[in-house]
Amino acid sequence: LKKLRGFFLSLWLVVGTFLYVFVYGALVLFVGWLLGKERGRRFVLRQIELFGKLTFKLLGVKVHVLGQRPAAERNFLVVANHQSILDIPLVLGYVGPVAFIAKKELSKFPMVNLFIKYLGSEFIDRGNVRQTALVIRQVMKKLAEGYHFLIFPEGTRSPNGELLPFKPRSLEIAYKAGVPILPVAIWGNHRVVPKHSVMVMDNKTGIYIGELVDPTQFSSEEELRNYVQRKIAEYIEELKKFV
Ligand code: DD9
Repeated sequence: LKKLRGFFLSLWLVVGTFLYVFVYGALVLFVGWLLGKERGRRFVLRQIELFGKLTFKLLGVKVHVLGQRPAAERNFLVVANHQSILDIPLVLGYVGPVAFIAKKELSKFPMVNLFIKYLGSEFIDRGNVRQTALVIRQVMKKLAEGYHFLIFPEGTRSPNGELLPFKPRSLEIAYKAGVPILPVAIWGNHRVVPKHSVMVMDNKTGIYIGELVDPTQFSSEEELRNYVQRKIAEYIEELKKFV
């Protein structure tokens, strides 16, 4: 019975996402355009946030939230562990609209690419060192302009959810830009939609929104990275008590 439920939820995930993103998404962008620059932007970002929360509601997944999101006007870089394709909707819904570094393949996805760009995200061609350097420069520029960015320093989704070591230099952007880091832990998404799957297999997940970390208090990127990694590991252990 559990498998059957998972199958129908997965079908719903595919059909529902299509309708939501293409039909409702087009309407949202149109209304945003009608509302004008400032009001339109606020409206579209609010809809993206709602999309994040609705993803879980519509899949029947209960989200356990620990911690609180910082005031929106504060500029920060969200650093989170990575488990599933659901991590971005979870962060968009419960931390707020953030830009992220997306694989270049996503730039070809109609409509989704418009929302990704709307958030201020950058597309990356992973094997291309020159383009990667340009993207990093762009991210630093946007952070200085006040955008919120999300990065996954493990570099890949963890198959069993357990925290993987952060890639060396993965927090260099925050360290160099001096932008506060918001450590965020995710636990449960790896069971809801595991790596390499679109099947919905579980109905509970959790997110821990930590305290802002000031990178200027650390004497190297490595020291900062180890600290943030330790914090996220602690938050994951907290979440495990509830999820
Ligand atoms: C109102 C539809 C919002 C769709 C947001 C897609 C965001 C993809 C990261």
